[in-house]
Amino acid sequence: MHQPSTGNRILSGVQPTGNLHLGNYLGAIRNWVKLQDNYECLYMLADLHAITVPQEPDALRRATRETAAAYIACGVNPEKSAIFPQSAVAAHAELAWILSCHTPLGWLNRMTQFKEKAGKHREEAVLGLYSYPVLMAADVIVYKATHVPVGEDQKQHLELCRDIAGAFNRAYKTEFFPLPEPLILGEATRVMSLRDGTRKMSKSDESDYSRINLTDDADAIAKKFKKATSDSFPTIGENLENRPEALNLLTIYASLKGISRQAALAECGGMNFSVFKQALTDVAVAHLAPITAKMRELLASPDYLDQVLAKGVAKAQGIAGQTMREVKNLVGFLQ
Ligand code: AQP
Repeated sequence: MHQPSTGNRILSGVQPTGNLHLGNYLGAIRNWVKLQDNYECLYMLADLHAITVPQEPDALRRATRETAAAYIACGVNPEKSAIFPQSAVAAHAELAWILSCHTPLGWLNRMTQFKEKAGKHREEAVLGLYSYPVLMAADVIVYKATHVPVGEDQKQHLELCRDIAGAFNRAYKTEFFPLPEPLILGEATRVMSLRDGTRKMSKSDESDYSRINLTDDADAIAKKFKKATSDSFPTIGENLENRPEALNLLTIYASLKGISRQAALAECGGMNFSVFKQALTDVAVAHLAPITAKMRELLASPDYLDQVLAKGVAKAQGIAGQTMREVKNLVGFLQ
């Protein structure tokens, strides 16, 4: 485990755009839980990012509450960490504008996520989807976060965040913003789709069979692993470099059990696909059932969730407000 010195701060978040899945859990949230012991942690519900693609307002509200419940059910402790909707802290959007005035278009043009998401319809893609990484930079540095735990898919955006923080510092001849470090932790830094081992597991994939949701019950988990794309190799463990689906399932197994991929290979390498899928299902159900139950319990206590979020917003606003006063002073705005 990464050992920080005191004074280090974490910011991370997930978009409330649907059910959280195993990729969000193993690539991000599970790591957040461990980091709470050594860092001051702020975990946002990234609703401003969510609206870079169309959202139905009631569904967004519901998903935001569900995502908060999921954070807590996965082990984020609201007594230790701030949990809050990003949109409740106006400083995110305010700083994003200032940073956008220090970000060359060429830097944004290199972002692969925009290219993937906009696809062939680039001209119709909205400005927010394009400038998403500038908002992400603001999310992080408005808290002067030193570390950002993310899955591998966000690495490029984090590098851009460092570049933007550096550009601001240079423009005002200051070292005001620390350059945040990505924390890409664990075995499952990029969990892949169950239907296609070359694409990442994602909330926005049309097929629900591509992912295991944190709300899936034992039957759904069993069905999804059973239907997960397989191949005809006799065992799960051979020739893994050329078998993305087998490698993905083995990585999920290792990560859920908290063991290395090597250890998982030693344990399960000789099994055929169907025997291994049953073992994987058993591990996943045992791991996820308590999380799903806790989520259900939390969602039945809306007052408690509201209190948690209000406390998180107050803490986040306090830190971000102080940063914004100093930023405005550096930039030359009258206050
Ligand atoms: N497949 C994944 N493997 C490991 N980590 C992942 N993360 C997301 N997918 C994986 C990490 O989860 C955090 C939140 O990311 P997000 O809200 O962008 O999640 P998403 O599920 O990818 O959401 P969408 O709406 O479906 O977005 P797109 O379309 O971009 O995939 C981040 O730390 C991320 O690294």
